[in-house]
Amino acid sequence: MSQRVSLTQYLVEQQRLHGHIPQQLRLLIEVVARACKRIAISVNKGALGDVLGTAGSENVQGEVQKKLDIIANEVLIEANEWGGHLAAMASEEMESIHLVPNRFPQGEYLLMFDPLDGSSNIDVNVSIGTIFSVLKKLDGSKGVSEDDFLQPGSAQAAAGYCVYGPQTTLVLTVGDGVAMFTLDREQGSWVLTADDVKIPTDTKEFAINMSNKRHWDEPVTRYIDECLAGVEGPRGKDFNMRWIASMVADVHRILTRGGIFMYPWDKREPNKAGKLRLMYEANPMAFLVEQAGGAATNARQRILDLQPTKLHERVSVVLGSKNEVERVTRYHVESDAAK
Ligand code: AHM
Ligand code: MG
Repeated sequence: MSQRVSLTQYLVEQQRLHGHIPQQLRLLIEVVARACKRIAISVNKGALGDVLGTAGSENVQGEVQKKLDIIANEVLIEANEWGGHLAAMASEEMESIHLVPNRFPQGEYLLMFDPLDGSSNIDVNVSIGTIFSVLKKLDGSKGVSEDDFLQPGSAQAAAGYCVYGPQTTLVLTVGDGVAMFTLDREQGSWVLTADDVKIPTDTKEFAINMSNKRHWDEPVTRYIDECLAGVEGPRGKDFNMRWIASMVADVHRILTRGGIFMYPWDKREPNKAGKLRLMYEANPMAFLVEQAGGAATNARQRILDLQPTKLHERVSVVLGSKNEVERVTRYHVESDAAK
């Protein structure tokens, strides 16, 4: 790219040309991006910054918290609460919503985040990230409660993630395609490095945790077995497999070169719809993937159409290259119909 475009320039341009980013939303995205820069600094320090290891606490999901989970959560809250853009925040790491204190101006947006996604990769120096989703408070509702957050993913005003890997990259949608910004550490600025990102419709690469194979539902087994059968099998082509165990890193690869990502329901915990969280992981990623021409379902329905019933709701996730996601979804629908 010959002329460097910063995140601010990109957002101002979107606001000016397309008029669909209100000023408050633009400023909110900039604050989130600034918080991600601070998290990136902590991530990079690693052992030198005493940020590795567990914090000795559990989050609302009963998962052991890493020090960086807590640091990233605090950075996002501190950065966002005084800006005047938000009414409240919700985080994968906090049991209930965080209201913007009365001493700060109140805004009309709601921010949700998974402060540090891929926690199991923190200590082993593998890519991790921050995922965020922005909703607008419904008109007319007084005060803020958890119910204000329970809007389907299709209502998101913006969504994105920041991946802390060999490069620190911010990936964003405001509902008009997907743009990627790389952090220029010397300048301290986000530089537009890919615009109008598109996921190829077909792929030969799948991402799933194969160690759960014995727990899968029959349509998942059918799909993966067909991929594994390769050129001699019904698909007539060889597939490659990747599993980073950081959703941000797996989705980043899919936005870059295509592929399918699956974290389906399985028999380990049959009463849970899946491992991943609808509000902090599935919705923002589904918004990005659809904006890049891909598809995202819970194996039966479009993720963005799902009506959330609680903040920490879990969901089955199938997303990425459109034809593959449609195939997996069809296998489930056919299997249900045959029952
Ligand atoms: P986290 O938000 O606690 O890090 O958990 C979510 C992560 C995803 O990033 C990733 O796709 C998945 O959990 C990996 O799970 P598993 O270790 O079961 O393969
Ligand atoms: Mg996560």
